[in-house]
Amino acid sequence: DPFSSDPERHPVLRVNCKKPFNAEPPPEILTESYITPHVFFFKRNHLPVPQVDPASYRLKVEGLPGGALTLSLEDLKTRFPKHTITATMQCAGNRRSDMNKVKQVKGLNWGISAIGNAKWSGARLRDVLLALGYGPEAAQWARHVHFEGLDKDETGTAYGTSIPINKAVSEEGDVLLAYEMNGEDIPPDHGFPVRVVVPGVVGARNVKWLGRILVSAEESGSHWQQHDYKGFSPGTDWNKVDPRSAPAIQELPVQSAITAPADGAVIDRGDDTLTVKGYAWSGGGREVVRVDVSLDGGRTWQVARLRSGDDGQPDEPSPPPGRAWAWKLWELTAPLPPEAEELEIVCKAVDSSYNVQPDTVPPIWNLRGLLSNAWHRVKVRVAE
Ligand code: MTE
Ligand code: MO
Repeated sequence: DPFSSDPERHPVLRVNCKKPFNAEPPPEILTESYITPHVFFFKRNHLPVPQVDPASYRLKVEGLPGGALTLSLEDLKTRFPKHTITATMQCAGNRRSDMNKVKQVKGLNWGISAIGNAKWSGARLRDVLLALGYGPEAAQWARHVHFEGLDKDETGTAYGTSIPINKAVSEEGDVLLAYEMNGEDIPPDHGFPVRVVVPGVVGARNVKWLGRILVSAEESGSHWQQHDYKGFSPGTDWNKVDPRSAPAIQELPVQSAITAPADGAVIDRGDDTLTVKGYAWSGGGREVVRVDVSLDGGRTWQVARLRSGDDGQPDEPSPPPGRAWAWKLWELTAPLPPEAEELEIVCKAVDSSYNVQPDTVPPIWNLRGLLSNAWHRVKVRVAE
């Protein structure tokens, strides 16, 4: 069994698939802390978790003028400044279950918790590429940076993807070769000893157990870059889908969801007020500037309070424009509407480009169930 050496996982996780291991935390746990503890951070593995010995670990870097180079973990930690960012990571399939309710799609049936927020520390990819010879000459032809994991399928093919060169070398891109998550060694499920963190970009490009980096004129030819993680029209079905017709997903669109109360919860009529909680985030470093909440299915709206720190603690300092990599947690306490027997609670976020979420799923439905970011709705009952 290639999965026999997979790590232990927290029993509270909701498992979507055991082998490979894919799981998410219960929604209400997700917004209990601004920084997601690694045990509750969603796990999305395509293959068995590779066991990597940190002492013999080598990262290959290829495609630069100096030819192929290798870096040890020690090199990464000592030769380059340590940089820390707080960044939210979201799987392209987060909230896929909402698409399944409209019409069956292919993929793991994620709820709303295939997302997490962590503090990542490591060497900047930019610093490593520059130190190894990236410069004006390479900039003439280089367009993409490929990443390959040490996890391999039965045919020996490693998980791999790529990102555009601009994101990789920009001073504002904050792409990390991370060796710490929340101040500790990256746990095995999240890429020990080194993973790429590409803030603002879909989870799929944040390659774990990083084994190889390649600077290239071409995009990665991998299955995950060319055939998966792309968006299509609601009218496209499996008979006529042409993967070449769509670009690979990189920056994600604006997203928000309600983590409490849970769908189907029963609220006590005797409570004067109702508290609604959730998260909101947007890709590309766009900051969430507002979250609107409705208790009546979208007829009337109230503005939620946003925070970027733990409840009762000071917020993290505001990020520079275009570098808002971390989510906002939000909360609204409002009078319980009198006489209502059922409430349809809805949330929607607005980002710094004034992008908004679509109100319903059908216009964004797609056969893989990706980019599911319609207004999130939960129904609760009010009882005596
Ligand atoms: N990297 C490798 N090497 N193998 C993988 O299966 N899954 C990707 C990405 N990086 C994956 C990977 C996907 S689709 C996502 S959403 C994120 O890792 C999930 O990261 P996490 O498990 O740390 O939450
Ligand atoms: Mo993903």
